[in-house]
Amino acid sequence: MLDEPTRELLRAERVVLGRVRELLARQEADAADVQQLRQAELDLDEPFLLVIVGEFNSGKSAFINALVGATVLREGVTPTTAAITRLRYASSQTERRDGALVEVGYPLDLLRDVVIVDTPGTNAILREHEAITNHFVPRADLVLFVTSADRPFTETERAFMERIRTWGKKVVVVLNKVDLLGPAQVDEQVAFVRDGVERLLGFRPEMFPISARLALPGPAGPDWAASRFEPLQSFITRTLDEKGRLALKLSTPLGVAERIGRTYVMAAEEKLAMLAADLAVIDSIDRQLNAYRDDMQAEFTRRLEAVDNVLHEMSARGIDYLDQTLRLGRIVDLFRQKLLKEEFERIVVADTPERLDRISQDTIDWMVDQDLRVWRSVTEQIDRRRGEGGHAAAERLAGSFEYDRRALLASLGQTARSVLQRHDHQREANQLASSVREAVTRATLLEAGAIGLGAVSMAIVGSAAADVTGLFAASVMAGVGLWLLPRKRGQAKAQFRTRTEELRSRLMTALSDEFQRELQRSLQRIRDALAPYDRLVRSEQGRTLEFSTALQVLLEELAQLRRRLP
Ligand SMILES: Nc1nc2c(ncn2[C@@H]2O[C@H](COP(=O)(O)OP(=O)(O)OP(=O)(O)O)[C@@H](O)[C@H]2O)c(=O)[nH]1
Ligand SMILES: [Mg+2]
Repeated sequence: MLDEPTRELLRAERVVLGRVRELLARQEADAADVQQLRQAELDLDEPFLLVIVGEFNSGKSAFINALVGATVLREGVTPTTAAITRLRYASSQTERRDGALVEVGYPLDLLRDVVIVDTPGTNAILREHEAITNHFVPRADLVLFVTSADRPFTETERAFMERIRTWGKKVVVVLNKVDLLGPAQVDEQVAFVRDGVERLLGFRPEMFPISARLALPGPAGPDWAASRFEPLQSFITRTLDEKGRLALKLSTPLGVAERIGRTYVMAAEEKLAMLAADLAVIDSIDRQLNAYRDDMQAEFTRRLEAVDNVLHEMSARGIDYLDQTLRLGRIVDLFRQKLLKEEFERIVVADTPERLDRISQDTIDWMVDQDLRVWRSVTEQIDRRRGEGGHAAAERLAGSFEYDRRALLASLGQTARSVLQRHDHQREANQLASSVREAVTRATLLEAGAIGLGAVSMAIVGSAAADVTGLFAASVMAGVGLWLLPRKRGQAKAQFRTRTEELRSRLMTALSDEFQRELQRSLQRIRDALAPYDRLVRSEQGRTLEFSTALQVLLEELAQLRRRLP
């Protein structure tokens, strides 16, 4: 019976609804939301649902009885209607329970096209009534909101109506029990409710002041005029003609999908904000690591210069010493290597080993401290971020992500803290010292086992001096012309210079390499600890952006469908 454009609209609607549902299902959305979308699709094949809501005792059941013209539903001053009650056409009056629903049949023409739904009242002490009604509201094609003239438009009614509106429903307000008011008061109350709704909820509702009680006996009854039921009745017939019903029916699932979709767009936005804050922490740690690296390098260069100076000074003293020693006047001493060695150590070597050892030890302590300092700062930032967690809206979207994120943050915090707890300055400094020593030993081709950096250096310088003085002595022994001695001295000094220079450069390279390796190791350890968190946050950011974009495209399609409604 539908015309072609309407059929096409219906098809398009089903497609978009299906896509929204699938998108949410893929995102591990709340199962209740997915189910609600499914229900909205199914309800497209169901008869029109005119749903009557309102606080308990406002006269919802009485209103339906008046509309039907017979007491088919129970009324009462206490919370009366306990289950969703569907009133539909039947050739004779029937009533049966169908699971949680009550099905009432009645021979009334209107019911051939419209199912009238009576709901349990809200705001009763029976909270489950409210829950039942809230759950059913999304399925309504048109909502009649019944408020009672003896307490019109309460705060809880405002809140309830606002919730109904978020589902994109058309809401019509029925002000019942006007028989309790004088004629002037009725207009006053109508204005009061209408203004209140407009001011607080931003829409101007259709409003019908009625008395269900006076209307019950029907148009032939004595109080029909006083019941003011006629306008409402004709409004219902007019609005619910075939075209009107279709338009409302098609709009219902759009409202459901829009409402759920908007919730998830908001959740996605909150989640993205949370991920951005996560990334900000990661970036801040990263910047800090870079600054740490630069500081360390600058400081190390300074310390290396100090080593260089010490070696320079010693080398200069060595040249001086050779100048003084490689002379004919001391020719006898040249054959007393033991004496020369002692002299060399006293004059040339002097306190060089201690100075080198001190610099080396200071540097090692400093590096170990810096590494610890960075870990401490990383730990603090991670702990702070963990403390900031717990985004309710994001959790709606979180699925397993929020769990993974928390788990990763926790294990990252754990790693960082255990680095701090297990930290043993002495042990780490010793380890580092021994690896520096090994590197230097390797670089200077000495046997391992020398005690400190200074001692290693001295072993080399000492042997250079011994070689040089030894050679000089050998020349003398070999009867080289005495006039050649100054030249031999020059050669010996040059040789000494070359050897110490070589030592110096090897030592510097070894120290520098060892330092770079150590710094890299320290940085890498932190980066490795951060990596899984970093990866998770980035991939989740991509996924969430994709989801949110797809969802917004679908929301736009829903809006377009809405514009095409008849
Ligand atoms: N004075 C007056 N009383 C009415 C009118 N309509 C209903 N009542 C009475 O108000 C009481 C509540 O009516 P119900 O129809 O049971 O109200 P309800 O909204 O269905 O209540 P619940 O099912 O509990 O949510 C009953 O005692 C009715 O007789 C009316 O127009 N005027
Ligand atoms: Mg009732």
